Amino acid sequence: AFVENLLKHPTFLSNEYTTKFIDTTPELFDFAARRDRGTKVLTYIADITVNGHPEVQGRVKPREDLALPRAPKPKNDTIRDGAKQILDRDGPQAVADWMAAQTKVLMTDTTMRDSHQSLLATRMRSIDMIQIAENYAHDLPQLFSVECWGGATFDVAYRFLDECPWQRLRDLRERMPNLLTQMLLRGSNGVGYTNYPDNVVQAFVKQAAESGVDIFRVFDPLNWTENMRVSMDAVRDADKVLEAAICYTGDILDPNRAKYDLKYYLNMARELKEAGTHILCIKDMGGLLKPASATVLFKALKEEIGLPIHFHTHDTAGVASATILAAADAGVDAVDCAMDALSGNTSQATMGSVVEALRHTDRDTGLDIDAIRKISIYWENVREHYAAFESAMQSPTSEVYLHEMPGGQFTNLRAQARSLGLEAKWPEIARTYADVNQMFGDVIKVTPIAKTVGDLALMMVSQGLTCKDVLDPKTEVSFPESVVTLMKGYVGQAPGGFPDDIVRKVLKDEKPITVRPGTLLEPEDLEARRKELQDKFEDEEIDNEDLMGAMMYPKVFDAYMERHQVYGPVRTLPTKTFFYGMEPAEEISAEIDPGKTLEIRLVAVGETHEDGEARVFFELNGQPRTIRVPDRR
Ligand code: BTN
Ligand code: 3PY
Ligand code: ZN
Repeated sequence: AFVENLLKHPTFLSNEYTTKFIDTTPELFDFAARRDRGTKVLTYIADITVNGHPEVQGRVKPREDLALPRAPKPKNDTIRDGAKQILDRDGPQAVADWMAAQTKVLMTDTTMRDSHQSLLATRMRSIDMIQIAENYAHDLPQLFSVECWGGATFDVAYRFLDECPWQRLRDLRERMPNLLTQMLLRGSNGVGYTNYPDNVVQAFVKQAAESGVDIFRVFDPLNWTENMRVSMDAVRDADKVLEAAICYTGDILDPNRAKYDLKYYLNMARELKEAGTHILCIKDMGGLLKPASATVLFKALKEEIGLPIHFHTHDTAGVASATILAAADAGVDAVDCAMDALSGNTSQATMGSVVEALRHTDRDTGLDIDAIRKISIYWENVREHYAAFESAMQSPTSEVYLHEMPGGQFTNLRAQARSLGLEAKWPEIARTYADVNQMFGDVIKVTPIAKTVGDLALMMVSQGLTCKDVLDPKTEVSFPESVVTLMKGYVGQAPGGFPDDIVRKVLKDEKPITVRPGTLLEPEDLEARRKELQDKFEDEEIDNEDLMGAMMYPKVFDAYMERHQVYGPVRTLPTKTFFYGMEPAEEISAEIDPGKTLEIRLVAVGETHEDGEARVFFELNGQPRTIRVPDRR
């Protein structure tokens, strides 16, 4: 009856059946929700097979003969205890003490978070991570941690991948019982782009800890310790490892960038220690820290702060491993690398190479290079399935020292410029980005401020404006919303405020706020919000995870739930099927529940009838099934 009702619906027949259609015709879920999960998944496959997935339309396709990713059998039969056992047995301070006592350089693998965020527009699906997680647990028990959550992965999971980020976390946690999981938390911005009320940030951290995050790397885009305290305290309250980060920018050896000198970093490090962090992170999201500066910075931090130090950087300029080796020499405790196949360029340095570079030194990581190679071969295959999301970047580039864009933004902004027809003007955009940075008073380019700088730079180049024009009181400028928000102080307070001329130009007579934005936000009535969601989605039980998803991204969460009710557990499909549907005679399996596997065979795609519906013929566990979907081609 559902399919009948759905397909006869006038909007459906008018070929305007989109996510939005589902959005505005809620009566459809009543039918959709009653269908079984197998039928829902078949409907998804039929739809994608007939109409294609909007996210890969017009993009490069993976090669035809590409095999599905399959994890190799782990080398070790058993799972040896790792750092996770220290946390569970003795608590977060014990992890920090253990860390500081190691001779070896500890290693964090970023493949499941930052590396695909930086290389593949964050599009990696959970199934590709979950399948290899056991290999990490069996064969790389010496890893310090696996960064696999937070940053941009949270909203991309809901928004583009039709999957629940919390489920990803629980699935990974379960398969790596000896390894610490790590997330990137944007302080008061949670995993979003704007400050949330304190009680939302607190509830989010509590839930993330319960669902499986062990180490919270917390940063603030203005390096404003004051705006980090709520989230830092919440991590400590949850008894998890707190790793407060200092975002690195400029160059401590450059006398012209005196704002970000060694003293600046040492001061902030002291503040973060005072605020109770277990570990200190130097977060170099642009990959700007150079080897000689690293020597100076890490020596000073080790001597003067007395906290274990974790170094995060990007290989955009191609020197990340040199900087990591300098940091290792200077006594850094842990470093971030990505598995070889997903390393380099805007991603992290190459793990296998760093491991080998340190081999037979007193800082040998102790990691099994053969295991790294085997796991990397798996990732190589996974990566090929995401060909549609590869950037055009062919090589490292020293241009990053000009614009200082973070790894996740660089390729993104370039693609955005291309889509606006501004590809040829890229050098001008890079230059303007640097100029906007100075006009803002030399800010830190990291989420969300990096985007703000990019928004204005793109606007200026497309309208032919210079900074002088922008600041000229006689020129009328319509600023991007993100610039207004920043100048109002809603992201937080820059040390000494933003420069007067730009603030006055953007805000006219309005005055910026001078307090922590969170103090102006009313606490969220979480139980009231839960009830609203429960009423809206009565067939699903709204738990704390869902509630937190909705708090971070209300619209994205609703749209996800609506699609989820129609299409079911599509996260269990192979990535090839998820983006490209199936070929006639192709067979796949999808484990939709533990132990419940669907064997799906596409028999044929039938004709599209006058009613605008295509018939798609399947066998589901050997039984013939016909699914009708609107043909929107
Ligand atoms: C998004 O744009 O939010 C993600 C794309 C997923 C939309 C799915 S794809 C198959 C089906 N057809 C649509 O028009 N929407 C859904
Ligand atoms: C994020 O906020 O997602 C980042 O990766 C910042 O570097
Ligand atoms: Zn990063």
